[in-house]
Amino acid sequence: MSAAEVAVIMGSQSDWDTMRHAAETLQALQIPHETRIVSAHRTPDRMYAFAKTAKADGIKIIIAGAGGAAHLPGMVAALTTLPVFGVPVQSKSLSGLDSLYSIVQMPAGVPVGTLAIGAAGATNAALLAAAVLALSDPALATRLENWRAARTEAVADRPS
Ligand code: RP5
Repeated sequence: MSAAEVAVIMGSQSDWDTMRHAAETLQALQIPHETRIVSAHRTPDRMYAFAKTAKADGIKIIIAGAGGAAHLPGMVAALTTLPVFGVPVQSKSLSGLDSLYSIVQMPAGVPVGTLAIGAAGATNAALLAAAVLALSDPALATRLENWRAARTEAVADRPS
């Protein structure tokens, strides 16, 4: 198994049902990745250690999902210059609007590429990661083209 190029991190076990869509998409594209629970609030030391060592560990892109007061993507982005894609997890109280606002409104100078709320955002975060990695990986570029083409071909002409 190759060393992970993408880290999929999340604030809680409860985020996995959303973030597994990122992991499954990376798996489908054969992109080496790792998945970890890293909470900005409950395990801040783990978050700091992860963010400070990710680049040296060979990680190229971080996908970070969190819900509610979703500080994880922004805090990780503050600690590394690796690209960080943030996925707002749908929350029970505010349906993920809180997560979205917590992640998207970063101050200039500390970027987080923010995706849609929920599973679509998780899937698209993985596809964006794939697109970035494919710039320097022709074999992955072909796999990504094929993945997208298969999605296009799966759309029926008429509803059944
Ligand atoms: C956030 O709080 C997590 O990202 C999660 O979305 C939310 C709720 O966490 P749990 O109480 O379900 O562990 O930190």
